[in-house]
Amino acid sequence: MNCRPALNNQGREGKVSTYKFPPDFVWGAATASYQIEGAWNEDGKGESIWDRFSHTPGKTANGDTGDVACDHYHRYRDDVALMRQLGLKAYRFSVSWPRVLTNGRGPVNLHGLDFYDRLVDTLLEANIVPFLTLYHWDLPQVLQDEGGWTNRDICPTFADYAALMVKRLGDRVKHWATFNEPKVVMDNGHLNGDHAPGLQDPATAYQVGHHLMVAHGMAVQAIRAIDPNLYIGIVLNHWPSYSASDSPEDVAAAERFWLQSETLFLDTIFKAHYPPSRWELMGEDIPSICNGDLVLISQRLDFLGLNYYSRHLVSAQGIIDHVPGSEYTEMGWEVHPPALRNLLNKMNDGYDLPPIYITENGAAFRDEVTSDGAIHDERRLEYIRQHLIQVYLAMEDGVDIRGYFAWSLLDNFEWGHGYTKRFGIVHVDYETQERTIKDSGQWYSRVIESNTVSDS
Ligand code: IFM
Repeated sequence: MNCRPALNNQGREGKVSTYKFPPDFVWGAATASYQIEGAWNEDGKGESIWDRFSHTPGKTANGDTGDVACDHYHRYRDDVALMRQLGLKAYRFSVSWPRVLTNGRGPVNLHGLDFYDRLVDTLLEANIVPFLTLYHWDLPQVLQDEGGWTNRDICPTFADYAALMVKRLGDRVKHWATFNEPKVVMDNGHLNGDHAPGLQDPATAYQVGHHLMVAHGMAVQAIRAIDPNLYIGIVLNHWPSYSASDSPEDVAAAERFWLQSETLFLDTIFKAHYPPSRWELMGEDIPSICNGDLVLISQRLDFLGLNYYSRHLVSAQGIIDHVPGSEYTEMGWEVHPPALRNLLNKMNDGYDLPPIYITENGAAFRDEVTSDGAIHDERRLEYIRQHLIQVYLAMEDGVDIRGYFAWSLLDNFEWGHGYTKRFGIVHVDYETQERTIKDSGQWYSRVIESNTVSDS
């Protein structure tokens, strides 16, 4: 890869280190349909499980919903203009399944499909490469009523939906991700219940995890059958485990935690097997698996998307919630940039991976709009800077990383936290829908223009 080493002046007092990225490095920002689109029941869109969940009292902070969100459905042209102003090379977004298939399957909602068609055309006119995610959590409620991801019948239905989208957009969208963060769908949606559909049952969650992978495999087949030249991937989120001390007990606990909670999707997709530690954890609740599933799940991928936000510090007593001296974001997540490099190397050493994109990375901090209307979000800027440096160093280590997407382009609906957490590099005033590029966004724009990150 075209990666030039960092200038050799790191650590010398008064000197700034600069990190020059390869010329074709993909600089992007990411969003997801339910978090920004709004227009929850317009133009034939069906109800999603997040519509149902957020409309249920007590499920989200302040009872917030995605009914309007950033009103991106109506303002997408302005938002693409904003992306262009930032100089983004790529934009990662997701499709709302119930917007294009009101009932999850069957007759196509042409109004919904047209929206994504226009969005893609507008992006391409602005020279911005679309990266499309098929599923970022907003399942059609009608499919949930049939059991959702607990019902294996949903897998071919998902593949049909994937095929529909590829037939319509595959001439212009080349990068396709099946799922965003299947672990969150499994754990938050079906084990902890703090996400839609709000179930809390281990056996159900494990079966859902398996079905998500089967659906992924069927979608990969369906997409390739239509166009073998498209780039197909999946987006996984990972929190690496660090040991709280050098004691053998803590080291073993950290490794066990990584194996049990982080390797399910990596192992099934890239090694065609269920990690034994996961098997132990599931005990009586192991999912039902059909012959051939692991072959289906482990088809070759063209890229892997990695979402990284923080790490876990683990001792033999469990996860350490607060690390003295560490900085924390508004989500209560520790800021630990070196863990990203560490994670990338660990994954690269342990698996035969396709090229990687960092498909999400960013931070929620409390923003203040100053009297002149600016948002001086120094901590978010610093968060992104430090993580980009770690991405660069991982590339120097030999990890094949092709791009980085800041999470998020816009402040948006942060699931159960509603609008209380702001991740955007662009501020959104939810009263007026006014967008203001934050300092972090201005800085990111200069990074993109120069292809360079400096350490101060
Ligand atoms: O907002 C989410 C996104 O939808 C998925 N990844 C993590 C982000 C921050 O929590």
